[in-house]
Amino acid sequence: MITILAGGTGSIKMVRGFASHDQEVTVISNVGDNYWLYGMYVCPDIDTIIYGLSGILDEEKGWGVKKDTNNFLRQMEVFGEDTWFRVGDRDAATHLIRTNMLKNGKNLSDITQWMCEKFAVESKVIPITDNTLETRIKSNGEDLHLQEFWVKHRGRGTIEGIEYVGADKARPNPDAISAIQDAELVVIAPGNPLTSIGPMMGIKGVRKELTKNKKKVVAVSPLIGNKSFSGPADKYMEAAGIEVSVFGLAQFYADVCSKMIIDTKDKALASKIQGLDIQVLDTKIKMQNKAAEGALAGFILKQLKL
Ligand code: FO1
Repeated sequence: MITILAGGTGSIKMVRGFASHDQEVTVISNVGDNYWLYGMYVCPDIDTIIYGLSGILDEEKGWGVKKDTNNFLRQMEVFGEDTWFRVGDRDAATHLIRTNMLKNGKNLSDITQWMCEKFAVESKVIPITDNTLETRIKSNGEDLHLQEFWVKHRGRGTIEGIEYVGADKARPNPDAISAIQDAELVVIAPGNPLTSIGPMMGIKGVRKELTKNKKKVVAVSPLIGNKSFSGPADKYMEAAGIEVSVFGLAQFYADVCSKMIIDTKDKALASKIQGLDIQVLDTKIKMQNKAAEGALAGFILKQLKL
């Protein structure tokens, strides 16, 4: 069994890559991006995985349902509501039913499992916690939800701080802990270390469990050189005072992983990373199509003899 820590819009590629090798895949999902919108609970990272595995993800955007319509949002506009967060009609149904189930006393884990069944997704998808965890960004003197900073303000402001509100009180999902313990391999997907993976590691019990199991934890880089190849990881790393390079990433993950996958273009930094007691494997890490997703997962499985 392979367990993947996933968050952001790029992680689905790594998940699909492993699933294409007939591996039993369990996904632990970030919930720090979850956002209340018009009374609906939106869980972008969970939904991207479920939509991606069921083949209905809008691949171009990396979120939402492909060919979705926007009638609901248009009507909200008529009602004078803000519509900067673009939820499509089918996508809204997901958020609405989830919210109803929450209101009826179900927890997010059970709802997510039910959702997987409805979308015929075989992999297990486990929210890192059923408690509230919210990634907030301090920018230009304002305290913003990640979605407000990233979507409403288009990530334009200076990042003055990143906070995982609720992480200190959140209990890790017991199924997520078991998924780390029972896995042959734990993969940290090439997501944003600060906003996609960081919130999960901000929960004490999660970081502790990864550290305990670090021998089988491999982190895949979201960077090539000093740039992230999808999403804004570089901008957040810089703001957090982390060197924007695979070495900076290795320092950030040093206590939780024993192996790192970097791009061959970054090979020159391998020995420096090895100095942190992390084994380095290099290959082509950019997953531009399904073949590349499978190739990267296949490379990892082969190198680690799984
Ligand atoms: N990202 C955007 O850039 N603009 C949007 O309007 C937007 C809407 C949206 C609706 C549902 C959903 O699940 C995700 C959505 N996202 C949107 C993506 C989201 O902001 C982030 O990319 C994720 O939170 C990162 O994982």
